[in-house]
Amino acid sequence: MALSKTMSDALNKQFNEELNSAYLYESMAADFYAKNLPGFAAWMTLQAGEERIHSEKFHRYLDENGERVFYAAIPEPQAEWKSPVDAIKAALAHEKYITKRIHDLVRLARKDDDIATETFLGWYVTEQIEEESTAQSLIDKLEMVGDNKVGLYQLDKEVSTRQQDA
Ligand code: OFO
Repeated sequence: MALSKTMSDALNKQFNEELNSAYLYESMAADFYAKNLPGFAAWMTLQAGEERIHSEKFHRYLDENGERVFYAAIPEPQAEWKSPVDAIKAALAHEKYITKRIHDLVRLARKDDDIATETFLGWYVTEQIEEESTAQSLIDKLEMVGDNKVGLYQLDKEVSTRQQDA
């Protein structure tokens, strides 16, 4: 079954949104490097890599359905955040925005009676639960540490051990 034009455009838009997510997290990584938090910087760089994988999955799905992919302009991301907790809170807010977009895509697939696309999107629905929960748990840890510099140093070391998991 061919994708509807609306669905094809919406998936293409989401393909670009995922690249935008990668760009945002690369910018956060740059800010963490600048603030001497290499663990958080490495964590964000891995996160950006996951976002590129998310975008590639949309790319492949559109290809497999005989649709052309179009690259849109990516807006300049914020360059600096007040504190590590501020940056991760911004990441969580961004993930919530992405979750809403994914859910809207599922609704569109249902409206089109497009079972294949709805099934494809299921992976993203589950992934978003993990994305939000990971960001939330980092926020919890950062809030626990508060202004304690030694605690932040330890946490930076802990997050540096993150492995690519997508
Ligand atoms: Fe962070 O999940 Fe994709 O955008």
